[in-house]
Amino acid sequence: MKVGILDSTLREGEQTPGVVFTTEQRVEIAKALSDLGVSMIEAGHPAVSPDIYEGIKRIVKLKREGEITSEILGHSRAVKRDVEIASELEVDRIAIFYGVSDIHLKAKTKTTREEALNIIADVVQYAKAHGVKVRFTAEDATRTDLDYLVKVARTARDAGADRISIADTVGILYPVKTRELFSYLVKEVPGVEFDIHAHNDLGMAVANALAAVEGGATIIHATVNGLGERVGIVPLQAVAAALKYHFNVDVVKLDRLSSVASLVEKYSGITMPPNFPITGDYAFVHKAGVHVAGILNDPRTYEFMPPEVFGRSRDYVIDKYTGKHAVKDRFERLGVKLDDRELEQVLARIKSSEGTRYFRDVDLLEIAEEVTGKVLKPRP
Ligand code: HCA
Ligand code: CU
Repeated sequence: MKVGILDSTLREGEQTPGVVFTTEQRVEIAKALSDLGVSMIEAGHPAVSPDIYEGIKRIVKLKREGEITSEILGHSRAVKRDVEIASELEVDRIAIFYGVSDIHLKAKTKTTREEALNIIADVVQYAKAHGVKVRFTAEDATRTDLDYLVKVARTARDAGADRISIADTVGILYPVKTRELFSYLVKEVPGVEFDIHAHNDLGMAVANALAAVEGGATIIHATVNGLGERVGIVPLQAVAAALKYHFNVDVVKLDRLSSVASLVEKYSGITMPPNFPITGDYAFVHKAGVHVAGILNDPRTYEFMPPEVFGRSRDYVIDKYTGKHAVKDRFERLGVKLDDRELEQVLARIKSSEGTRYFRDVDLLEIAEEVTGKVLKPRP
């Protein structure tokens, strides 16, 4: 299966409310993404601000020096000035977007469908004349009349774009529809490759990305931690894990996802919830007695893949949901030997402490000392 990741943490991700990366941070994140192994890095929209311009310039320099290997993209509106700014930076590819749904044509650009086709052809040709590869983004593609969308894609292709991004700008797709859409476009518009840019407004971005790939898309847009406008787009860590599980493809070095997620968490200031897929604190932490007994016996019972694949380790917490297996295992790890009756008593104490969220090792030792009447010294 041919599929790669375009990481847009530095472009879409920086469109998260409250997120701004400094030039230094932009460069460091780009380097980390390249080391992670993403195929493409959308490094920013250089016409937006001088620091984004400067950051992209430094990223392109690192690319020239061989420090970064991913393809570097600059985002651009369908205006010549943006194209000039991006091409001056000598990015590998310019990504030009234009809203093609009737909603966008009427409310934003105030152009007719016909005029829009001319603008798209014109700007794509203009960029090509600067000797740079072009991706055209059909913004709001998923709310666009399908026949017109095909026209848009053919127009962009004929003007020189070799990739088309189909943007689910407001995140309304669902998987079956997504696969149909991409299969259709691949058939109707030969000679280009397609990207899926899926927003997560309905929580289906990862599923839609996989469905798009089944339909023939070859690049998935993602951001670290799922950052982006509103609720963001496809989270890189989840989609990379899903592609590994279902299709056995490694789109990135999976064991480095956690460190990149932490880096972006730190620089974006967006704190990740513990229940976030793959890199969240609880992604491989178990709780209920039945679950812990299961994983102690064979981790595959409650893990879709071993945490080690993602450079992580498994754990479990102890509270009223705990069963005997967990308590026994925990005391064994602490180097404390309790007989069956003592374990039962400890467990009974745990279950009867209403409202206690966690029993730490020190709490457990204290209970065990009370139950056994002995002073228990854990192994150092
Ligand atoms: C934007 C719009 C965009 C573009 C996607 C793309 C969208 O914020 O500029 O270039 O593939 O969601 O439509 O992010
Ligand atoms: Cu977007």
